[in-house]
Amino acid sequence: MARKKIALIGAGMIGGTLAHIAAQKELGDVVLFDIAEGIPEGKGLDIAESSPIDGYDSRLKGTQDYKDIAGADVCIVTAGVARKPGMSRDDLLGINLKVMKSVGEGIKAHAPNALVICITNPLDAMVWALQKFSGLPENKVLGMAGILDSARFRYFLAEEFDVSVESVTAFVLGGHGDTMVPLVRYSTVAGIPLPDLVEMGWTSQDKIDAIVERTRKGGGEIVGLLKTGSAYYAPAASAIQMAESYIKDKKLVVPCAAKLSGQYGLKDLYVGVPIVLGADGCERIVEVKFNPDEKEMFDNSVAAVKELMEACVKLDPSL
Ligand code: TXD
Repeated sequence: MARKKIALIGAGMIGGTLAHIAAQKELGDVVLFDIAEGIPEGKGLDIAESSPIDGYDSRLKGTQDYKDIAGADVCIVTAGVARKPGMSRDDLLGINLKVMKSVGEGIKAHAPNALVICITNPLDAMVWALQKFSGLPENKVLGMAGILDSARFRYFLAEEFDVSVESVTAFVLGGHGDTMVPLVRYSTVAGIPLPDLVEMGWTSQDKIDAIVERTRKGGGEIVGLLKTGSAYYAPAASAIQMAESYIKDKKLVVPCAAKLSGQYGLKDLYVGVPIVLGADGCERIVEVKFNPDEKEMFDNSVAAVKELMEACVKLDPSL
């Protein structure tokens, strides 16, 4: 069986980390694409030179030519810019929207059968635009945010309870931003929901509220510490989990930004919801039952995503 091919569009901090993990896991051969000359080549070569030590056989190639992503099985998109001081959200949106257009066209021309995982911010609007620009099927274009936000929530909960991170499950849904929706009722330690753990005296409601708030601001916490950029280890690990579930047809149930077509009473927009992720990409969208408070939070989050989508349409009426 020939090796799979993983194309990474954007070879910055997340792109380089993705390349390293994908190669170490032997998910396939890796192509790093970036407009910055030398960066993808340098990172690819550096990682390849670690392969004899770690004992993995993945080929890595850096490129500025979309032809090199031909036939990719998975494309993970991190291309774009992050917000810098003095830049408005609209400036960021304008630049990254143009990047999504060129990336979408590149993927459409050279890797139309790939699963596409978008990471670029503002995530929900960018993955929506990327699906339109690429014209790839909706089930094959997904956004990564929910796995990361849920992993942060799980990590903070595992710390609070002093239990293995593996025993903690959690769902964070909605848009990737301040309005994200950590679902306390559906988050558990070995199947025991958080509200029951509060009753059992394992923790207090105040502590859970503080963890929810820390989760919502998890991205900002890392930016505040790093100062020169945003998180990259955990975002890369999250996208790799998505790629692996697709390649191995594992059918993991994970929160991803997926295109809704009537689920949750919504259509034609991407937002974070639990999905079954297998060989057909998004094989099923899980419709979780919300209580009134959760519904209100989800609606707020959807409103924030719609605002960004409208800003995109203003900038590019072809959408
Ligand atoms: O949960 C999530 N979705 C996120 C999203 C979590 C963390 C960070 N998130 C966003 O990912 C972040 O706000 C950025 O929009 C992306 C990528 O983050 P990264 O830290 O990897 O950014 P870098 O290091 O700036 O890398 C971006 C690369 C850089 O090398 C540019 O030269 C390249 O993108 N770039 C391009 N590549 C290809 N094609 C075009 N047009 C292009 N423009 C820039």
